Amino acid sequence: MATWFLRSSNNHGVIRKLLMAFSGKSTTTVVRRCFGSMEAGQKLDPYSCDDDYRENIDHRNQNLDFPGGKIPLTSQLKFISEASDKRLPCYRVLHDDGSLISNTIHDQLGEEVAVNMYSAMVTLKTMDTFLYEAQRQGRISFYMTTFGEEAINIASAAALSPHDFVLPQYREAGVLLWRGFTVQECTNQCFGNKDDKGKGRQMPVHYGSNKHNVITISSPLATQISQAAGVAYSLKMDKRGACAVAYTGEGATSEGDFHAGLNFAAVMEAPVIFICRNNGWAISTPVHEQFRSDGIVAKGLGYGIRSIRVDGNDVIAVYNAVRAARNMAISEERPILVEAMTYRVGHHSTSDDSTKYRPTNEIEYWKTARSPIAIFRKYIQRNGWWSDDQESELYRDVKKQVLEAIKTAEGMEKPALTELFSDVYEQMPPNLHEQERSIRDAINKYPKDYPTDFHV
Ligand SMILES: Cc1ncc(C[n+]2csc(CCOP(=O)(O)OP(=O)(O)O)c2C)c(N)n1
Ligand SMILES: [Mg+2]
Repeated sequence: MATWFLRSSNNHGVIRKLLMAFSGKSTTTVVRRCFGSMEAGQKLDPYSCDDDYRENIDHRNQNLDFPGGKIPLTSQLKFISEASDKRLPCYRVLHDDGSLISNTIHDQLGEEVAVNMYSAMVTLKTMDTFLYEAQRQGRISFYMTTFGEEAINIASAAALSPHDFVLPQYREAGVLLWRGFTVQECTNQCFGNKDDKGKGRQMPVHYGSNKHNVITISSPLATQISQAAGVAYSLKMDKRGACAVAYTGEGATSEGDFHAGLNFAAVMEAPVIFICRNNGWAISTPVHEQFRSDGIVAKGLGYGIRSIRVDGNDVIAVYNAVRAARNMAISEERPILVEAMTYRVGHHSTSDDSTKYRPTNEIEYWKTARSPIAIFRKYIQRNGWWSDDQESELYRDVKKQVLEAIKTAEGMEKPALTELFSDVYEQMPPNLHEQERSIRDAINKYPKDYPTDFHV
């Protein structure tokens, strides 16, 4: 596969290229050895180095045995460059017109899976469209769309096994849909009705499903990253033959949990895939105000984690990269970092107006020319797997499904008030009893301010 893996195997050529990319030159004082604790790292030859670098090493005492391994010495006072002239490349398979890039070797998806992936992307987009509108109409309190990131959602989910544990950030509803969590279940959660598995206690879009091995989303950013390292370690200890997958936005990588999680996973050799959706924005913060590295992929080397950058709007590229990442994570017991380059086409959430901080023509470009759904439609149509009639039928069916789900979810009663206080303590502590009493008093005093289907 024509991928750019930052190998910690014995492929010195790739490592050399990477180090050159970091330093900007071939002469470097970079210590090229991986952590001694990594099995793959131990295969590296600590003595090998670039020829021009060799000229500067101290021949009387070539290597010093520091804790962690032998390190070549140099008489050159030289710092590793903070940036390179060239950015790390991005793996892709499809041109934006849906044709295959000629020299790419990739696994054939097959008609059935390709059509299923396309249908799932359209379902996700349609669900987002109507639930977003439902929030605008005051029928639900909050919503977040995945517009522009449908390929990362669906293609990564399709590349995983249902036994892998998913720890999402919040813009990954498509992963749940792919696993069989229905539009109705998503809608019940957003309306917080009595069929919502979270019993109406979470904000909308904070999905989770025990049945589908998806850990419930938590609002504080990046908590899922270090948790995923722990989940993966436990899967490895139990020899489950599965991996953990943490999704994160590029903004969340500025949290300490990202760094702790990656380091922990590398050292513990935990089978976890960190999928970073680099969509350019963390609410109104653009990437150049978020970090000074070459995106997120460059950070993998710092932790001894094999990494790849992929075009997140190319379904096949995401699918191939995550599939390969999964194989390596499980068979070699190691974490893998995937940076999927994309763009957040929608507003951050219903609490945001992104036209206040970014040009509308930029949004329009990504919404149309680089739409992952449009690109993939062209691909399946080129293969003779999709027609205009099938397209109209799909949109008609999915719209009906979503509108019916909204009607059902809205008509359903809310969970009983007691559920607000259950499931945390085996025996409810006095302060929660007090809170329950006070909310009952408030509802009895101001009944008009509370929904009539709310069971006191
Ligand atoms: C610890 C923490 N800090 C700040 C926030 C507020 N917040 C919510 S989403 C968000 C932006 C995250 O951006 P990114 O990780 O790039 O994800 P994206 O929304 O682009 O998918 C911020 C700052 C939070 N929820 N948690
Ligand atoms: Mg972002």
